[in-house]
Amino acid sequence: MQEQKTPGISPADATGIWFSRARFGLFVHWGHGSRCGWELSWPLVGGMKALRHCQDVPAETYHANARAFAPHAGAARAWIAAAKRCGMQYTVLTAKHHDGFALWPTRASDFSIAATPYRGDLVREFVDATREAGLRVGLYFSLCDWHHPDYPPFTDADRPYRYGMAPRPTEAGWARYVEFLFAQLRELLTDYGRIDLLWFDGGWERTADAWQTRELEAMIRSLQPGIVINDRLPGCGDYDTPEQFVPPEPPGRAWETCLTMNESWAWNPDDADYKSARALVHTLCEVASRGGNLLLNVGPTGDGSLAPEQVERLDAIAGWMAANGESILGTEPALAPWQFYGPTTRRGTRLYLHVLSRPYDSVTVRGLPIRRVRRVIELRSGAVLESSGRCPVIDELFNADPTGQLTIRVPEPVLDPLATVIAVDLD
Ligand code: H79
Repeated sequence: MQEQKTPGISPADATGIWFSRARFGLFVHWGHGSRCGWELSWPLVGGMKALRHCQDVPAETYHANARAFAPHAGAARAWIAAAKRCGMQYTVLTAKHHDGFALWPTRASDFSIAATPYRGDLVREFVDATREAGLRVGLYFSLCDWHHPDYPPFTDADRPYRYGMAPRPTEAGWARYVEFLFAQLRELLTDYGRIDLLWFDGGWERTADAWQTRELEAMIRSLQPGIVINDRLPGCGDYDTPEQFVPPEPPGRAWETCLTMNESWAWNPDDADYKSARALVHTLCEVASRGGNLLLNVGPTGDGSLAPEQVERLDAIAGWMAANGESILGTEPALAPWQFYGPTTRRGTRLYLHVLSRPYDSVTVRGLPIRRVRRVIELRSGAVLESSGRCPVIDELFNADPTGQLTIRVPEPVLDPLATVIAVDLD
């Protein structure tokens, strides 16, 4: 591996600690089908119930579309710039999805960007742009491959797609496929400098033994000692990946919610079911308050540009983060649910309250050392908010450091249209 200088990242961080505090990242779902507004991979197996706007495209037609993929060079730069403005700390690109099409010119097969009019290396552009922005870089890689001759490929005769009913390989074919799988990962982990994260998917189609996940993980960690691996390499991995869902309780180890802006992963002009920027910010607050990360997805169009609906949301989030990002990035979960009606985070002695519903006059925080409250402000404006503490009279009289409740006045004008953050400084 070539020596790599990564701006903004200290070597002491190389253990994955960065991930447990990152809080916000950008997921990018992109493939040759993006030119047609197709969901990634699922159209070729006839769609999937959880993807309401997914098309149905015959397998041959789907794969043939690869030859027409001709994005603009350097498209990744704009996505990464937007990620940076949003305060995102890492990025993940679909280097290869279930459809088997590689966004880098893999030497292990001829089914890649090298066989298109583009001929460049979209993985390299992505990795380089991410690193130049000082962010951590991750690659999404699906273990399954609905195109590879030895997998073997999914054909229209195999429809409908059902769990456990994937076409079975021959023994010799499977041995070749596993070799191919190792070869592709070796390329990604050798040719692009430091890779901070691997985001596996598709593992459900075979067993951990069939994938040889132990051997695969050993190879990965020997090539990239600091790498973080998600939980979708069966039997391995460092963190949980609830998809399209925020768990009500933290799962007990590092975790990340991956979330689409609408109901599709790849660009789909017919899917107008977008969440509002406000809803996305609220989800970010909820995730941060439970110690997780939000991996927010964009689906660039075929030429690599982002659709206005997606840019609008990223811009709004960036605006909110510019003023309130300190309540999210690098924070820890703070209060128990009974203490405040909303998500909370903390950094040192500063507590952040995320006000996600409009208060009547005030909000209340319970179980605080009320005499140690030094200052309460609305974070965006810095406006000082009036507050008063209350505790049992007996403590008021005889306890020098009583625990009680703090009621904070929240006048209408300080409310942020997306989410109001109140910072409480304690001595
Ligand atoms: O890339 C996006 C999706 O295309 C991909 N993950 C995100 C990040 C994804 N692939 N599959 N899934 C999500 C969910 C798969 C669900 C099912 Fe099954 C596969 C339903 C039936 C087969 C796995 C096996 C879950 C239940 C049985």
